[in-house]
Amino acid sequence: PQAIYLEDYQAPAWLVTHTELDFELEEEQTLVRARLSIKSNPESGGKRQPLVLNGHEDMELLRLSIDSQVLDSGDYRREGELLTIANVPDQFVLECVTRLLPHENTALEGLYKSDGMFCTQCEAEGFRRITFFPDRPDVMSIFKTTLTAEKSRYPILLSNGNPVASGEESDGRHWVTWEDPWPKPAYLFALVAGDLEVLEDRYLTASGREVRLQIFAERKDLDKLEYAMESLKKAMRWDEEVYGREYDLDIYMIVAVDFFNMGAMENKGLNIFNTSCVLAHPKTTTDAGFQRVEGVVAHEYFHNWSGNRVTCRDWFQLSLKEGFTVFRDAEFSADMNSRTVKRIEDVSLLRTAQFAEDAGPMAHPVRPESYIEISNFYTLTVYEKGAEVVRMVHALLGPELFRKGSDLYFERHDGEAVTTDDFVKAMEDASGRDLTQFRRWYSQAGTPRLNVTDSYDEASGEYQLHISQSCPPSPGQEHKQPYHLPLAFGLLGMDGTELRSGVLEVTAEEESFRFTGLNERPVPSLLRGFSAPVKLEYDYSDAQLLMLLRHDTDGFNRWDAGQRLCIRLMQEQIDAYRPGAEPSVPDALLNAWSELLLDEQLDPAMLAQCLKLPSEAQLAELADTIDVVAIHEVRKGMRKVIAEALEQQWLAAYQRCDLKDVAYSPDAESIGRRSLKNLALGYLMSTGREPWLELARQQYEQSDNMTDQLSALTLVVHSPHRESADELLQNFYLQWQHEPLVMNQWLSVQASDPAEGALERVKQLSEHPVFDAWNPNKLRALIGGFCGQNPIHFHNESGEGYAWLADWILHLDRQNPQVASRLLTPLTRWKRYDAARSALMQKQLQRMMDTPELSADVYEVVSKSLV
Ligand code: B3K
Ligand code: ZN
Repeated sequence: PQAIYLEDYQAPAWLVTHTELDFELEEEQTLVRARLSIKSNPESGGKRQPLVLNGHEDMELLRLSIDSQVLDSGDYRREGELLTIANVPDQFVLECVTRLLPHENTALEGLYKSDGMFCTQCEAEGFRRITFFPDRPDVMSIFKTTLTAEKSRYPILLSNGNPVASGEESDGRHWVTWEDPWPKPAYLFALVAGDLEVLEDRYLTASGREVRLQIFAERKDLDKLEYAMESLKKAMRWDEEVYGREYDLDIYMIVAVDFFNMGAMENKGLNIFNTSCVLAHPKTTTDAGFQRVEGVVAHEYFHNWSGNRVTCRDWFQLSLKEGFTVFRDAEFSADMNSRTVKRIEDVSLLRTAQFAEDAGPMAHPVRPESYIEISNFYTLTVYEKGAEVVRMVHALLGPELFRKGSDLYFERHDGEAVTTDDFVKAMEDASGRDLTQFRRWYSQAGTPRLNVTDSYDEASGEYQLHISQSCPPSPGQEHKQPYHLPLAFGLLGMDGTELRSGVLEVTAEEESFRFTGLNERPVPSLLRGFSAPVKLEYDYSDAQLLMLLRHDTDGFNRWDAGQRLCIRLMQEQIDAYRPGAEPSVPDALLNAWSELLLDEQLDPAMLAQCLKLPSEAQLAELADTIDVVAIHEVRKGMRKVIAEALEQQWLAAYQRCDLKDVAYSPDAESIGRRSLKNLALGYLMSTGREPWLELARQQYEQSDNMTDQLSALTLVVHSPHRESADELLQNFYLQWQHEPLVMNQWLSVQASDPAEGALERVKQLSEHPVFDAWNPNKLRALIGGFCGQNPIHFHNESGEGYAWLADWILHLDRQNPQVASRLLTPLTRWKRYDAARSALMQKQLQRMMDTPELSADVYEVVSKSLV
């Protein structure tokens, strides 16, 4: 496989102004007739170039003609993914007939079948599995699509835009024609054909147009669509209010499918969703699930402007739409729920998974410079770090100028395919700010470090912050230039009074900021709200951190102070770990936590965040060499100490937050109370005492919602009470075996179970009837769950966990390379572990590398990891 480079970008030689597609959907095959109106691109440099189209190797070409003249095989060349026609007129109509086998399409890209329904996934390069086309995002075309299928099996026929004609044929088949008036790249094309039920609603836009809203799902899931519908309407309103963006078609459709490689897809007017991101019902969906539905529905809706109306010039610009849209959905969720909690959750993800990516072999800038397989670059860096970069622009410009900038961006580039640089330029032009240096956030990989020291002169009352920045090397980038970043801060007195606050703009490798008129040495609260995606180092004393935990006016930093304190304590004990050692927790921390627990004024959601110990994944990310056993044992031991010391407070919090007799609602406040309640139950269970096992069992049996039921189940399964665990797991299975999404949870709970024998258990589960190795959700739950959420067993020193994962990847690579490549991530981190483990992991990577005919997806990740 060959790499593609950003610097090689050239404008397309040919444009496709109109695309007409006819699909004859049948059980054994699908015939696609494409009629493309093509003309040369005046902007591509004069000289007539051959027409080069993309088409997947497996696609059968039945007929090709230009202006009705059928071409024979001597008139074109088909080589790998490319079809080249040397001589074409300046403007012409190309017709092409291809035969597809959707029922055999296990890669779930292009046209495939999910549980008997036809659906598509074209981003990034799936359209080339449907017909021959210049499959690149800067070729935008107006699509008209006709679907014909047997009416009894496929009563619903959908595509992008508005339905404009339909009819029936004598043989039991029917057809519908759809027209999308907005030019779009082929990656936004979609179709669906199936026997689906629909939830309908309407939405009146700010300018008074009525939009029909439809969410389609299988009949059995019809009662799980309301929350997505409410979320969609809220998102539509929010985008009007916050960004001035209105929806632009008469109809907006979402379809839920069971077989899907990722979360959801923003196809114009016809979003296709993984059921896990759209179905929600209190009985079967957890609070986290509800919040995911709200966030993903909004994310895909927001793409209608940030992605569809203004799209990417090439795939190196992916963060143009993804980073911006993640920022938009995060702000939406913050407005709908608790802003601080949302921020804490997002930063936790960034600090564990994105920072780890930045430090690993696949590290790449927000705008990568090269790739072998673009599917490998739908990453935390492009999405989450990309969103942080947009957030920094927001912080540097302030909300008004940022809005002015986004208005200019949408207005200037409506209907165009553009670059991240165009985005920054619009922000610059609207604000008058110079973001030249800021652009390094797009081109440099790695997590910058900010080292802060301070000095105070009692006599003059002058205080200084000395800031130095650096960024470690990453593949292909040895040296980094300094970044421009906003550093939000506060200066607090030791009693918690806020003396100063503001935002510093850091630009130099080393610089100092001066504050005068301070009567005492202040405690700095740095990087408030996590104002830049960096690792901040400042040598806080325990007392300072405890003060910030108690008093910081910035909720995020209050949480962060507590986390810093815990991390420090845990790291000391991890470094000194000996098997059987008893972890300890200093009284100062216990007292602070106890005080927090007794404070009934505190928002329970926030409290729950503050009382969670940093995760094993976060501690691993921070370690020089990851000691999985020490991390696991120290964390477990400290939990037990905290649980026992504060047992009465945990019980009181549990009781205080119990929403008994109140009907379930997924609003932020109730979610917060349930999170504190279940956290408290978790600590109580950590004591290992019988009454709390009883309490968990009781909660399991009596709860009316999946959040409480699943928490109780997880706590019992992950506790030493094996007999109860097996009984509850069986009970849960019998209750929910017909709900695939709940069965994913059932698999995950077991995959992440830390008890002895985990690998044997997951091996057995892979033979269980609810497991389906063709379904990405099941693979993620079981294999992803074990390799990602069960570190002590995946990393068992025998190396058997690594071998098991490699076996799966080699198997899956032939069926679904995208999923195979994703599941590979844990092995790419091999250099972070001790010599023995690292060698065992490397051995499995080498074994994969030595396997002939790897997909480009897996090849890229494996080969880069071994460098
Ligand atoms: N744009 C899609 C992701 C497509 C992934 C293709 N491998 C979903 C999203 O980010 O909204
Ligand atoms: Zn997206």
